[in-house]
Amino acid sequence: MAINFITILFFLPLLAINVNAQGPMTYDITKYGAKSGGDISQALMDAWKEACNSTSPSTIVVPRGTWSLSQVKLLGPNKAPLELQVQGTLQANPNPGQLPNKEGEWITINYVNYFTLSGGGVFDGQGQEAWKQNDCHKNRNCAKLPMNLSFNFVNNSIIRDVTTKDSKNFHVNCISSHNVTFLRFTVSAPGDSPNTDGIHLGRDTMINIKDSIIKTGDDCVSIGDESKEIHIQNVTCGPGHGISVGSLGGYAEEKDVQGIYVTNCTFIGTTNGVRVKTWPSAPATLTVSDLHFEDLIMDNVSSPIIIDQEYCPHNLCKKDRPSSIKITNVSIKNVRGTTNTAEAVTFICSGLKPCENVEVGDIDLTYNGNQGPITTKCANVKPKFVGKQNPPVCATTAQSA
Ligand SMILES: *[C@@H]1O[C@H](CO)[C@@H](O)[C@H](O)[C@H]1NC(C)=O
Ligand SMILES: *[C@@H]1O[C@H](CO)[C@@H](O)[C@H](O)[C@H]1NC(C)=O
Ligand SMILES: *[C@@H]1O[C@H](CO)[C@@H](O)[C@H](O)[C@H]1NC(C)=O
Ligand SMILES: *[C@@H]1O[C@H](CO)[C@@H](O)[C@H](O)[C@H]1NC(C)=O
Ligand SMILES: *[C@@H]1O[C@H](CO)[C@@H](O)[C@H](O)[C@H]1NC(C)=O
Ligand SMILES: *[C@@H]1O[C@H](CO)[C@@H](O)[C@H](O)[C@H]1NC(C)=O
Ligand SMILES: *[C@@H]1O[C@H](CO)[C@@H](O)[C@H](O)[C@H]1NC(C)=O
Ligand SMILES: CC(=O)N[C@H]1CO[C@H](CO)[C@@H](O)[C@@H]1O
Repeated sequence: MAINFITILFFLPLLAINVNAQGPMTYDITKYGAKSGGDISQALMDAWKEACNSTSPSTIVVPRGTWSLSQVKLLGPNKAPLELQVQGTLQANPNPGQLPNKEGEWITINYVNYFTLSGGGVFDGQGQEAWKQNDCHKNRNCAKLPMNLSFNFVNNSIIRDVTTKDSKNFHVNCISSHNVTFLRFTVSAPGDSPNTDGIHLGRDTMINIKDSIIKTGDDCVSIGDESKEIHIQNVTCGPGHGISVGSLGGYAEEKDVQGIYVTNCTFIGTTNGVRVKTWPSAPATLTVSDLHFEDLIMDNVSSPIIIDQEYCPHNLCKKDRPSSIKITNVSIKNVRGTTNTAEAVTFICSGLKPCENVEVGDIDLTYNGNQGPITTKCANVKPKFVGKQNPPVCATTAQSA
């Protein structure tokens, strides 16, 4: 008996802890006043606030159905792992002028750790009206349209099984984040929608984009400065402008890009496959190193492989000085498929800082048009060749413009 009594005394405090500790918590936005037909922004923010305060793992649920959402800024910190399960469709106001805070994005998620976005739902930016007003591709002082989803200062997080569609501007902006995985992520917008980059990264480390499908009107993935350890694997891109590092060089304070791995990706009808673009006559002097583009399939792509250090669309820049950005330690291997322009591989490196340590091999590209033979164009680069090359890369040296 005495032993039992002591045993009970010993375990009592543990029992008390167990009773007080909450189990996994679920916060359904309909319990916070969300009604279909109304704007659910406030309900979502209220549920978010409580979930962030939870000391045990919690899940916020946006149930099936179509919900209007004018704008939300969802800020951490969260005290325990937090999941936002969007099962339904969230619709933005189609009019870009209707955003309550015109400076903000549509949905902003900042300062979270161990966050998961999931649920199979759709973020519908309803960008059709906004695109008609967008002239940013011709006018650098254009009115900025809201981006779709903005993840900033996000750590150890997963964004999976959701779709972002018809954003008015970039679909996803992910800045200053660490260890974030986009898995089975879908981006969907028409090939002619302006500035609708799929995922834009910048100042990030350890970002994975895996098993995803990106169809849009601008870059499928664009990688800005200070990005490190970016792995893009098994992504199908197209329509779109391909997977791009850059544009870099616009601002003097830009920092190095290091470790970009694009593997097992397919490009369908895109204007580019893999691309590096830096502005000429630009102030930045960063280094771009460790770019590995391997096991890629090109299906009717205009420029499958392109390094362009004289990037200057619509002549929005000066070309009087070469780029001061150094590109080094690049491998491009096992790239197969078709191109619809004769120039299949382009390396226009800087006359001031030639590309270094570029390795190219097992290229097998076929030109499906009739403007002469398939060619490559090279300036300020001396690649090292491994394996086969069809067409022969840098067989003739181009004149830098
Ligand atoms: C956060 O949770 C604690 C209990 O864990 C509670 O006392 C406090 O009121 C909550 N704060 C908010 C803002 O909900
Ligand atoms: C994310 O990680 C960075 C770098 O380790 C840290 O400074 C920051 O506080 C973290 N943010 C959150 C929300 O955990
Ligand atoms: C990265 O984040 C995932 C998801 O939260 C986590 O499981 C993993 O341990 C993190 N990796 C590192 C190196 O912190
Ligand atoms: C690649 O991604 C697609 C699309 O998400 C998926 O269906 C397929 O299973 C993935 N392949 C591998 C080998 O994981
Ligand atoms: C890439 O794809 C090939 C064949 O499609 C497959 O054998 C290989 O395991 C894949 N590699 C990765 C890292 O997904
Ligand atoms: C290939 O791309 C060109 C230019 O974008 C387009 O006109 C053509 O229809 C495409 N061909 C196929 C077979 O998709
Ligand atoms: C490029 O790779 C070489 C080794 O192959 C290494 O010594 C050098 O530090 C790398 N450069 C950069 C900028 O990463
Ligand atoms: C966050 C964001 O910018 N989303 C866009 C996504 O889609 C809708 C359309 O752009 C816009 O309102 C949102 O602005």
